[in-house]
Amino acid sequence: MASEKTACILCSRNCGLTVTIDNGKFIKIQGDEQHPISKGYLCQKAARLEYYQNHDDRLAQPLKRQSDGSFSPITWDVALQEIAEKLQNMKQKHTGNAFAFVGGGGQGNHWGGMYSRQLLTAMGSRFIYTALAQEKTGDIWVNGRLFGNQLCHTTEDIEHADYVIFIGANPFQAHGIVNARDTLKAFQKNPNRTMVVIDPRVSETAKMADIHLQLKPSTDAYLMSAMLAIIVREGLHDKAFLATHCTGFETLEKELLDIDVEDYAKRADIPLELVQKVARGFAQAKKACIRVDLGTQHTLHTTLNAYLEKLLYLVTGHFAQKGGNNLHTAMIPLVSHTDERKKGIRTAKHKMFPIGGLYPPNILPDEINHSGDDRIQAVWVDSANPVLTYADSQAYTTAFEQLELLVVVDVAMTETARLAHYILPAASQYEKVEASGFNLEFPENFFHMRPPLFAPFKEALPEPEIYTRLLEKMGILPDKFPFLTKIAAFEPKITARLGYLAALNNLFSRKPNLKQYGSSIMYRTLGKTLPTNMESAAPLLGLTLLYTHKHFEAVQKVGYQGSKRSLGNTLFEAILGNPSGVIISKHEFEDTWSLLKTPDKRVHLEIPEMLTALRALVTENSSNPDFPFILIAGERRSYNANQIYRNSAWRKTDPKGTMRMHPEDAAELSITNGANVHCESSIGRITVVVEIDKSVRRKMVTLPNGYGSRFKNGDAIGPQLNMITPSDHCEPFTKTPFHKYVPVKITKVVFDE
Ligand SMILES: Nc1nc2c(c(=O)[nH]1)N[C@H]1C(S)=C(S)[C@@H](COP(=O)(O)OP(=O)(O)OC[C@H]3O[C@@H](n4cnc5c(=O)[nH]c(N)nc54)[C@H](O)[C@@H]3O)O[C@H]1N2
Ligand SMILES: Nc1nc2c(c(=O)[nH]1)N[C@H]1C(S)=C(S)[C@@H](COP(=O)(O)OP(=O)(O)OC[C@H]3O[C@@H](n4cnc5c(=O)[nH]c(N)nc54)[C@H](O)[C@@H]3O)O[C@H]1N2
Ligand code: SF4
Ligand SMILES: [Mo]
Repeated sequence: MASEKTACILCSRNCGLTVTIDNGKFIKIQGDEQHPISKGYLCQKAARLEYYQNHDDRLAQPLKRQSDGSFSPITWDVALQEIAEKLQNMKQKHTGNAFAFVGGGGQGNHWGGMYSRQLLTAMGSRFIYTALAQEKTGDIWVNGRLFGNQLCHTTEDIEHADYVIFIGANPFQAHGIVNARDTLKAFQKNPNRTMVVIDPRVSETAKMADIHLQLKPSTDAYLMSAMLAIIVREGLHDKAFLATHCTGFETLEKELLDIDVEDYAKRADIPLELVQKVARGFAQAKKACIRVDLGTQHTLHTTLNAYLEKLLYLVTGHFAQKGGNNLHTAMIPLVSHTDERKKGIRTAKHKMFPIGGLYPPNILPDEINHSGDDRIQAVWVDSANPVLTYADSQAYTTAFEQLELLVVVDVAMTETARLAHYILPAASQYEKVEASGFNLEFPENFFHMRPPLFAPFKEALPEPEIYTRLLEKMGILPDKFPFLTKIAAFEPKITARLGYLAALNNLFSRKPNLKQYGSSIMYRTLGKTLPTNMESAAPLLGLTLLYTHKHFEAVQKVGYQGSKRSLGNTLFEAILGNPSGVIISKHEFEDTWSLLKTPDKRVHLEIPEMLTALRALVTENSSNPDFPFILIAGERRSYNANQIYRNSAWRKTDPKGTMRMHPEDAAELSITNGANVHCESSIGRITVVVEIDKSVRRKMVTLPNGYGSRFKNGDAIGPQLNMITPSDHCEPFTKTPFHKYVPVKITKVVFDE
């Protein structure tokens, strides 16, 4: 038995864990008090991680599809050789843009992305489709316009706020904020702090709130714009802040003054006095911030919602302050900046542009089915299960069946893997070096790199090894760099590292094409000087170097010593030497302004496209009499965690993933608690079990996210949500699915089917 440090991989918090392991198994799982952010905090889901680590769907060796549809084991060498040849042929025949990369990291595995992104470069393709581009690209796009770059991402200092508004977020279940339940309890206990929740359901978070605005689904844009209108009408905006730090307020103000506040409050179905109370309370609070999540993103007006939410804290000056919303730093850049006006970046069929460098999953089946030669013909899936998790499972299945090549890299035999030509078994997140890129903290940020706890399962390999070998087989990378390897091994280490980096730079300036493959090159060379289980951590040195260059003073403030040249290495060593994670920088709140990327260092409040969208709200009407219920397709509950667990036995409650329905709606349809009903959308229907529950509004039903997997190729357990979510039911601009607004009808199952 051994006690080790690691992290939970089930949500973006990646809480630190202290685990007891024995013989390839987790024996005990506790919170790690040494983790600089979670400090011992945990939720109930982490205790079940053994269900991720060991189960009957784990992939043991590479598999190749045979002509009869069955899979046969093959060696890594043959698999990678065959795939490399097919990729090279495809690139020659159709250009790299026939290739799309899907996924690239889940909730806890971001380190593989440092390596997998090299494949896209090797293919000369720009198409990366990820889950982020079905939830966060509206937010990312607005950030680009307001703050000057799509990499500027905002965070919220809820712990220090005295007024917080949660809009479409249920942190009690979904977490997403620092030690969610403790943070919420601290708010609830303190009479001087106010918690507001805007949610159509009496969520677990709403139950703890001082004020709950139980709005009609998808009316947030009305509610938020009414709040903004009240703020400017009553002169509650922060004039000094706006004058010093923003541009475009005058234009915005005119638009806001035009809003019919009474009408908009009515559309959201919230009493006007309550809207006024929250608008005034928020504007007048000393330290206030807003947290949003899928409730404003998977809904109508995705991008406008992001704009309005940010305006609320900007217009009131709750930005770049303790307890406010802030920008933050990042160790691993998860997105990039893309300007949609740039030429040559659009997809063949939908003419869709990337946001933050990412393309939206909702259009991928069409880009594959497209009749032109420029269609997508090969797809590489890593750390994702699109057949279950992206909108319209049937469209995904049909499209993937058309592909010339589908490769899936996963730890488990998934619904998507079953369609693949090649399945490559990845080591689990506890069998390799891992790191979370979701270190979104400010003013103190942290980084946690976790050493492996177990040897890879049977023939599984960590992604760094998979991608590096593939690039070698493709002839993109030589398999040896003798000079770099030699220089990396010099002693003392610090001299070697500096010499190594100089040599690496030298190599890149002589052969600029190799620069894009820096991760694999560092792995194969510098990696050899690291402890054997940490070799793939090597590219971290490149990241710490960049980070310390950008944030030199803030890194020094933590106590790390070093010059501009050497501090990167100090931080690298500190991260590798602390399996619980470390604080990497300490900023001041006003440093937010230096993270801003607009040339004039001001926030650009006027976004013409958004002002047009704001005006368009007036005439909108979205009800559909054929489908009288609105389904919230994907609620976060106590026992769901995306598709990370496959064996449904991990769930202690809600084994079937019930559909919540208001008692009066159930009575009207003579539906009893526990009954089976059909939930039918415009593209299909699923059978679900009803749970009569007062927490939902009338004419609104909810189903949980993360069910419906077919463990051991058996029957689906719980709702396969995306059988009924149409891919064109999405925001036209970003193509973000309206999962929180799926019109459905509910009918009783008349006979057993
Ligand atoms: N337990 C658990 N936790 C998870 C996950 C999981 O699967 N299970 N998944 C993780 C992931 S990937 C993500 S992205 C996050 C998501 O985290 P959240 O977005 O916080 O979770 P959801 O339950 O999807 O939605 C939040 C709330 O939005 C409300 N809502 C629905 N429609 C509307 C609307 O029109 N307006 C408003 N204002 N609210 C609305 C819902 O009632 C719900 O309470 O959770 C993460 N954490
Ligand atoms: N209808 C509806 N659909 C939704 C949602 C919703 O609310 N409603 N939520 C959406 C959201 S917000 C998200 S983020 C997505 C999430 O959906 P996906 O992006 O598909 O991610 P996960 O469900 O986390 O699936 C992760 C996959 O990674 C595999 N995996 C785990 N560890 C490793 C590893 O170390 N290496 C590799 N290579 N693979 C690994 C798992 O076995 C699993 O197959 O789902 C989306 N789908
Ligand atoms: S699921 Fe999220 S909040 Fe819960 S223990 Fe894991 S990382 Fe922490
Ligand atoms: Mo997500």
